[in-house]
Amino acid sequence: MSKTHTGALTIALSKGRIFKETLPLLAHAGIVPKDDPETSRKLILNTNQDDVKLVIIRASDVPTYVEYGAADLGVAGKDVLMEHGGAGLYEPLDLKIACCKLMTAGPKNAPEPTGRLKIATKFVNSTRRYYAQQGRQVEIIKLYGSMELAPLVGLADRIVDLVDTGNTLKANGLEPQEHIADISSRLVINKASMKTKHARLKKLIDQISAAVDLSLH
Ligand code: PRT
Ligand code: MG
Repeated sequence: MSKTHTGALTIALSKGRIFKETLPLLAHAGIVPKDDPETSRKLILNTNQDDVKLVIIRASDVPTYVEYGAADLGVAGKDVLMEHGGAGLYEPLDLKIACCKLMTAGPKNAPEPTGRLKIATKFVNSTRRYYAQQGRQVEIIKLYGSMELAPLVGLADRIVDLVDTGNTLKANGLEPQEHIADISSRLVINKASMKTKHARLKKLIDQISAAVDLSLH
């Protein structure tokens, strides 16, 4: 089916917690994937609806696919959207899934270091914005993962990372410190698709919104 068909939809999702927690919301809208991305190597999944496909990509790539219209819509963590900047995207719905907090963390009971704080993080833009708002001068060290290691080996004084249970920090002798933002996943929609496929998308947004409200009770 051609992409210009007014009903055809491509939805971008990442594997793991976002996929798992989005499934019931899509099911409420009558969309059920035909494959499980945890066991299939397929990157494009068909669904029970001929004109709805899922593309399975890295969490941090979802805003890019949707911005460029390679997907009409997608689900992305607010952390990812804050880093991306949100250009070219509508963000109509808080799905209230994959919830966590963006926080600073550091070694337990460590005194405030003198001089410029060194912060290791993959959330460079959010971290820069947070400390700038506070008028604090920091040096940001970009990492791609395992941020908890950085203070343990003297690479940084603190980290900025997502915290859910706090177990990962605790297991590495770190404690959560400053709360930067509450994080949940959002529905994001390509701006052009919102015009050209308005009826189909409006219906889908309404159905997903109803599912989000239901899961609160
Ligand atoms: O893993 P990959 O590099 O492909 O990408 P990703 O890590 O961005 O994807 P994924 O699937 O791990 O996370 C997708 C989204 O889930 C994130 O963008 C967040 O919006 C959301 N989310 C919710 C979380 C967590 N909770 C979470 N706890 N993402 C990551 N974590 C990690 C955190 O980074 C830390 O390593 O879990 C650890 C902390 O958990 P606790 O429970 O020990 O505190
Ligand atoms: Mg991960």
